[in-house]
Amino acid sequence: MEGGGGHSGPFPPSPPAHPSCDRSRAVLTDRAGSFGDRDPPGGRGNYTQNSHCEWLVRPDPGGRGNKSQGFITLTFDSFATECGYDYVFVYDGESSSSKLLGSFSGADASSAPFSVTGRSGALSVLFFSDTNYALGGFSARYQWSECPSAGCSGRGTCDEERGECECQSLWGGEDCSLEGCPGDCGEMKGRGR
Ligand SMILES: [Ca+2]
Repeated sequence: MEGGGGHSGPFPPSPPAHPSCDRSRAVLTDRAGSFGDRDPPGGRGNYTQNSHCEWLVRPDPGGRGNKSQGFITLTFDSFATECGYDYVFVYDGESSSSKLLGSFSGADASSAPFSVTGRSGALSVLFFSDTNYALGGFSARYQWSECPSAGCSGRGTCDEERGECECQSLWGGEDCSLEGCPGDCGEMKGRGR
């Protein structure tokens, strides 16, 4: 702001470093995308203190209008927030009154990447930070699918009509992530089931 006069000292005010997380609410409608506490996601520096940002992920690949369906997998590629004070909440739906899929806080480098999957066809992601101490924040990407896992965990194919994975032999579970015969059917434990 010209002539605002709010700054003292010899240094000019810095430009806003994190335009994507300034009391903002973004709606993402593509089949896949990415976002984070800054724009573009994954940039350097820390998030801003006293942040409150929201992202509504509601892909509409079939042009169905407001009818949400399908599965959305959200993967955090990096994550570092002040543990216990700065949080990311993920809800399976269009608002924070939907089912909470996870609340994340902390800075364990070994924890990323990690994923959550929603079943409602929409995800709401909220990020809050308090007024003290900031860390590197997060970058996340999402993928929409008719099936519980985009690509059915690489072990099956998605029947888009039914919205179900058809798993290769020896793999099961709704996303083909379960080995049907682990450890050669319990070689160590006797017979398999
Ligand atoms: Ca903080």
